[in-house]
Amino acid sequence: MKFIDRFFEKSARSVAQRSSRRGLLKNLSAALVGGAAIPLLPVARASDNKSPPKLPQNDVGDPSSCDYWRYCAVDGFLCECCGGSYNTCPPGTEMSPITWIGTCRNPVDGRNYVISYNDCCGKTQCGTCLCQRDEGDRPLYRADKSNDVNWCLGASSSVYHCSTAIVVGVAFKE
Ligand code: ABN
Repeated sequence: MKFIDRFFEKSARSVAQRSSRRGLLKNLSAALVGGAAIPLLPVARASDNKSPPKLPQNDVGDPSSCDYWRYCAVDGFLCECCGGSYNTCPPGTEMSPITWIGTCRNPVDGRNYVISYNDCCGKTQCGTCLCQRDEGDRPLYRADKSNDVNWCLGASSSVYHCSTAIVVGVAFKE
């Protein structure tokens, strides 16, 4: 027992000699501030190689029309009209790795799907099929909840061209 006592006393003294209260407070506050900032960071999903959710075989609607179900929370030019498609970037552009996320109801099965609105970057703005639906959009001062953001700021070129709408998951809670 004495051996264990001595061992812990020695370890505690050694830690106390090597550290200060100010240092402990500094590290603790850095961890708290850093931890609080994590939920505010934009979502990086472009490199996520998880398999996409199973969608119904049949799809309804026209992906070059703003009314198409996947565009319920979009704000931008539809890549479908710009040489790409609703889920791919036009040739010569790069997909933003950070995105705005929305939840849209698929009229075929009535389920809600999580949609990632990745911007395509590296060419001047497409200029056709401007679509602003904004479901769930919040003012720009809540950057994590606003779709009015140029996500190309996270790509190698910050020049915005158009927006895609990629299904990344099924929404279980609304
Ligand atoms: N995410 C579309 C977009 C791009 C540039 C500026 C506003 C919105």
